[in-house]
Amino acid sequence: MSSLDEVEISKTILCTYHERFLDRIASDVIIVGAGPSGLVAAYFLAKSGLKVTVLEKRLAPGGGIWGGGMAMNVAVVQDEAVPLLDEMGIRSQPRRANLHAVDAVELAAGLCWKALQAGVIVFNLTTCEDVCIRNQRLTGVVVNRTNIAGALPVDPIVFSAKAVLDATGHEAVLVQCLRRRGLLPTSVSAQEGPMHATAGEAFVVDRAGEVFPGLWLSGMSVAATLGGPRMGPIFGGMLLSGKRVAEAIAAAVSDEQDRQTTA
Ligand code: 48F
Repeated sequence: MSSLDEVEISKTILCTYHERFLDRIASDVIIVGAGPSGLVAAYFLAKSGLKVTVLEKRLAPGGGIWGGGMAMNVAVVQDEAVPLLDEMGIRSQPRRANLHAVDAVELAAGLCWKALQAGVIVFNLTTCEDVCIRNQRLTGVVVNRTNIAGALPVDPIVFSAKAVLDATGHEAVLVQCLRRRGLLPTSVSAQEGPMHATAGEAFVVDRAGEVFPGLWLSGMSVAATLGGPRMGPIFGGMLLSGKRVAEAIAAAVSDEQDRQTTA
């Protein structure tokens, strides 16, 4: 083994991290939350050529995938999600009726791997605590290191983007920032409904989209914001919701670029 200089090891971390940080302080798309819907959205957006940054408050990305159902680490998906898994090289096994089993670790690791390989940068231990709004449009998020936010007198900083996706699951953190200031229409319901797997899965896919100019929703934050039913331990809707919102965001960012070019 070659001899190693501890200071050079530290400098390698510092240079690499801060180069990335500097590059991503302004992105095309910021995705808050690295659960299944956020990671799928990140993958498809990066594949479409956009600069995509994921901010995740925990140490490990993957959100609710790791625990499967009741801490049994198997994720279940329905038929409709299998082509997406195949596209990403994540294996699934047909089990019962229209249901397929996926190893939860393979699903979490596979979604992370594909997103990173497509060019996504993930900053973990990064908690979003607020939003930036200019001219009635969400233009960025206010972030701090996890465990510092709210605990120590340290100011956060801002990451800006053309579009921001709230993929924070049941918490719908960015939506709550708007809601508590009365910035969302009262027609936007505040409650997730009781469990109904079929209706819940359809809801998070059909209703994934923009909820406020510049702020988009995917996955469980769709149900938490718009009042859809919860669906329990089935993940196909989360994956398809991420894909659907990615297509809508990519189209919106491209339309905006065209408008600016012709203006
Ligand atoms: O909850 P999560 O997995 O979101 P999802 O993509 O998928 C939901 C499913 O896991 C599961 C289901 C429905 O029953 O099938 O619930 O909608 O992932 C959300 C991610 O957001 C992170 C959180 O740590 C998790 O990894 N997160 C939450 N709040 C913040 C955050 C925050 N303030 N800043 C950054 N990340």
